[in-house]
Amino acid sequence: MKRRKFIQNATLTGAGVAVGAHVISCTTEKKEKTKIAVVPEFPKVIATWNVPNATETAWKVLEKGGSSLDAIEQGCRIEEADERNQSVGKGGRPDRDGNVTLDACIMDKNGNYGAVVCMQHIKHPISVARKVMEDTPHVLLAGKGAEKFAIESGFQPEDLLTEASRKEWEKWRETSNYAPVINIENHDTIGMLAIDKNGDIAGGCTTSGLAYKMAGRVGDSPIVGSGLFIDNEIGGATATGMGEEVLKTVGSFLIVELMRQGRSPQEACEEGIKRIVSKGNFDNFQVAYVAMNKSGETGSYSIHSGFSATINHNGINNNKESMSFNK
Ligand code: SD4
Repeated sequence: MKRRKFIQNATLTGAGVAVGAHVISCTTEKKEKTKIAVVPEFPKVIATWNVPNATETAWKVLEKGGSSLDAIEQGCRIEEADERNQSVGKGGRPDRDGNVTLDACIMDKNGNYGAVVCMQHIKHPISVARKVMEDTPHVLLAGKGAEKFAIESGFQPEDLLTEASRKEWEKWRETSNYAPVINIENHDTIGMLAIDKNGDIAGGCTTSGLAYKMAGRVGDSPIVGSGLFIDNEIGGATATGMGEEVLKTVGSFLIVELMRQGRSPQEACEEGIKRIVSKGNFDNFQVAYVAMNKSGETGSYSIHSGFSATINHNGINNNKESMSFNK
């Protein structure tokens, strides 16, 4: 009885029958296709780094039956508003000219995508990215155009350079030595994936990019397929770390495609990292991925130790260090 109910539930939630990343079919002796049930693990949210407030906020949206898209936007906004997080939103470290320029993107269950790159003065790029996705005929707005669109859409311009980040930048200018630091701190770029009660997946990624980057530099985070990719048939992936390396391997798209071919989220993240390290010198930079499949299974992996992902399932935050290539 219990078993029948369990299978029924699995089917009703739309998780169907999953082993690893895939709904599989078994052929019986009569050559009929039979489905095997695995407990769906959703709703659930996973984010890069130790961001319990962000994942808890996203979870609260999911728990009430809200969409994964709303959960992503609300969750990302927490870090964007947190001035102590110097890699995202207000308080982010500036480029080498002292300007805080923000990148963000969002993807929904239908594969719609919106992004802003190199945008100044607006502290919630994730929400502007969503507006680009929903209210414009385009998918990506850059620089002054993105800022103009944001202001016209009702966002308030403000100075994003905080005292703490300005002081650090002034200190940096004494040497002007550009050398991004691995795992620069606990809080970092936030890449977030969520699966809601309907089993629909959305994702977002928001960052101030690498500290003291050249003016105009854009990394992986707002670029579809690199910093983030969602295919609601399969799952999603998002990245943090040295954007140049993620861009060159189109990391998040790669991971989703690997899941499509049958890899678990964990295996797919590991392969994504291997593509980068197989190219040679990876001593001086970090890259990390997190991924989620249609049954809510998650994975995470990084080049170097020190990266952690935060998962919220059933309202409980769990932050633990991910496995890494270079232990
Ligand atoms: C970038 N991937 O702009 C971002 C930065 C980042 O941890 O994730 N830092 O390249």
